[in-house]
Amino acid sequence: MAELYSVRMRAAQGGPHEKGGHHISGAERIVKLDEVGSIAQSLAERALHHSKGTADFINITVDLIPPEKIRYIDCLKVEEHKTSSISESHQLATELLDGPVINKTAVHKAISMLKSLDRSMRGAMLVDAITGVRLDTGNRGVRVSHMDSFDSHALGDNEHMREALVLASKVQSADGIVGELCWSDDPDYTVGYVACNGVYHRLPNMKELGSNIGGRVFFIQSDIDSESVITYLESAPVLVQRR
Ligand code: WAQ
Ligand code: MG
Ligand code: MG
Ligand code: MG
Repeated sequence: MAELYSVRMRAAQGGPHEKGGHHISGAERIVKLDEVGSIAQSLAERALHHSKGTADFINITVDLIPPEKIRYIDCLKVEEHKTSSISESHQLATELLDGPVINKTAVHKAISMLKSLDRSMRGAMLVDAITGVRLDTGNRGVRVSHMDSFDSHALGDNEHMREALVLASKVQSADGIVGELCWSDDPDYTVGYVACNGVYHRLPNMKELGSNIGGRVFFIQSDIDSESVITYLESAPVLVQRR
């Protein structure tokens, strides 16, 4: 089997992220050697033409993934929902997540934490699924990385959705993660989702059109060691397969 490479891009405005730059865009793929150059180029283009603004810092990292390290997982099943307002969407998101392993109160806390952000984080908040207490430290959040889909085209032409489905599938594959809540930081994109029980629930109207504040919350079981979950999410190479 051909060797695979992880190609990752992160871009910011006002300098690098680690020097206080404002996050513009991040994306990544897992591809064969002969695709590395063209993918790196398309990721750079994307950072330079983003609805959140033009990046003045772009970092592209490429590294070889040892084939035996790759884990193959199934893609979440997609369900579409219709709503007519933000409050209705947030209500539905809460009902979909609420159950034996996720508490309604935890979802309410998560939604209000996302709504009260004054700038987007690069990663996701890790939140206790029962108490709603935030477990990650610092402001960066947990950044899921090293994932792609085995057959990207099979997941459709909506790039937001395709990437979100890959990310959400990896996140749900983590032992101890029981749910996710997300809406985009792209000002022109108001569709978000919740993921739980093997399903990716697409929800319109998750935020105000024009807002550049988005975010993610990963709900984790109380009795799980969050460090090992974070290591898996940040660095274990995963390819998502169509079911
Ligand atoms: N790991 C963890 N959190 C992330 C990551 C990542 N790799 N990438 C983004 N985030 C967080 C970060 O706080 C962003 O501000 C927020 O999520 C939103 O990221 O089916 O486009 O990339 O059509 O703007 C949902 C698609 C699109 C719904 C979500 O998110 C659909 C989207 P964005
Ligand atoms: Mg994105
Ligand atoms: Mg899980
Ligand atoms: Mg975005």
